[in-house]
Amino acid sequence: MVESTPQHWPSQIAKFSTLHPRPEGHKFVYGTAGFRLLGSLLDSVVFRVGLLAALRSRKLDGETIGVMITASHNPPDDNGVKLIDPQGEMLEASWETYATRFANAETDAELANEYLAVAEALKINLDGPANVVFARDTRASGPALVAALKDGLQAVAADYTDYRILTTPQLHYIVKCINTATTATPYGKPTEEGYYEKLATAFQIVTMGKPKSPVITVDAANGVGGPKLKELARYIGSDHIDINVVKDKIDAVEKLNHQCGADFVKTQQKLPLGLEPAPFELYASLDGDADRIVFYYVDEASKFHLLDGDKIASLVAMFIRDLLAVSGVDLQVGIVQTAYANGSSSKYLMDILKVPVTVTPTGVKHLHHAAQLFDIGIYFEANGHGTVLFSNSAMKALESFEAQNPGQQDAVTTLLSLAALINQTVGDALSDLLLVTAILSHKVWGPNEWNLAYTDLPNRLVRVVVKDRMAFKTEDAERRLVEPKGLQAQIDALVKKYKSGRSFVRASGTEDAVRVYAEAATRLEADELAVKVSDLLKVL
Ligand code: 16G
Ligand code: MG
Repeated sequence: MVESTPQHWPSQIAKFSTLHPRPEGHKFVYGTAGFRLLGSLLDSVVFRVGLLAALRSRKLDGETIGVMITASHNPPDDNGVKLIDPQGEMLEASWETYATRFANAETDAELANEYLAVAEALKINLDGPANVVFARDTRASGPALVAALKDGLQAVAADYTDYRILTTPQLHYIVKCINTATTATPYGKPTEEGYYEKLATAFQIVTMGKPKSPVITVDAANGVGGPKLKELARYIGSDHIDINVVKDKIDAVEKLNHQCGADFVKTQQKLPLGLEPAPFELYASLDGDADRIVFYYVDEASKFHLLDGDKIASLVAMFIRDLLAVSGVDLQVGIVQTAYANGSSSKYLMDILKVPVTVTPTGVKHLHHAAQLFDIGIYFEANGHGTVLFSNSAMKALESFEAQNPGQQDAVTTLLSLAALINQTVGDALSDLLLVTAILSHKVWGPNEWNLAYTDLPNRLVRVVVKDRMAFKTEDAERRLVEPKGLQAQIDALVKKYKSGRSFVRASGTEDAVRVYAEAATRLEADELAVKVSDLLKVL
């Protein structure tokens, strides 16, 4: 029997918590991607996230909070959990601390006390309603973690809906739909079907009268994106789009992200295993929860060309800038990148397209918030996570614009449909796939024409295991090290020796290592610079 009145919850939390014992000696941290580690270690964490999600909802007068269980591009045995705020955004940063505190409470009683302490400190009315929705990806550890989550929600009498298996961006979409349902600007139908319908309709409008793009082959990383993309393509219809999904073995759980998927292709800078591409045809890879996408193709000499998040941002920026110019609507477009953006992309965006570029630290929440400062904010990480945000005032300006001629009207209609096509909550591989396809069909471009905008500087990313990654502190959007003292000066001295050289070091937010990024005018030099900077870390 579960008690629904707050005075019973401390004992109820403690009681349920005995079913989800905390593994000894483990320190959990809610990081850039929520909690993420071996699925077998996550049971207590997910139970406690259930408690926190309910508390967050009560703090926000019963607005619906999302909980996504996924470890994205990580190996199949990992899993993770993260919270989604009411507008479909990442959890507010100040709550990450509470998440970490809950996860690390030593005993069942301490956990119950933490719960009361946070509720009191934030003056949360525990008698109020709590609403939570959740979903998971295709990992084998998912169902058991969902059971733990439900226990957490039941312990504090939260109402919940299980959306079963979804991509991460689909759950973000649903959270926003639920919380905007009764407002003047409802985001959409809060169902998986509603998501497909919204994107399919928008895609059909954006591409109306344009030639259908040639087939795109999509590597779904053997993850949740595979079946969902097929479903989306069915809603759009084969008259409008031709998508060939490969690496779609979601039942072969050990194949998830294995030598395929967006992270593999981006970091290895090569094709997924076993893919034999036809020259100049477009290919794409999703990650394990379908919030990242990268594109690529091979030329007549079978040379591999990557079209990553920077290339997507550039294509989208060019397209939107041109539409705005045709429409005559006066809106400010801005780009947000991280230090990982290829130097050539930033130069192209600033010097050729003449759009302002902001650089933020790594992690979606940073980019997202910076993009919200523009009328139309385009943010992409080089790894393929990104989206385009249309501000409320931009939407009003577009909706109320009185076109003087059919050209202007067309441009405004396309811009408005883009706002519906592009997931406004978070980077979404499926939505981004449609966005890129639509732009290529407008331009009648293949991947080669798209790639011509600028040439990437050769670059190398190296993962270095160090004694204490927390010793690495950065400034200037992670582009410079403040600590360990003296290291930045050594990096600067090395970089100076290379033409178009650039390098930076930062601690990973998702694994116990630091990352070294280097780019330079030639492949050889980029590799050499990366090795030399990495060597500096080894002597620490
Ligand atoms: C997480 C971030 C991603 C970032 C990556 C960096 C979210 C939702 N995801 O996956 O944006 O690029 O971490 O990983 O914020 P790193 O800190 O290990 O380099
Ligand atoms: Mg992901």
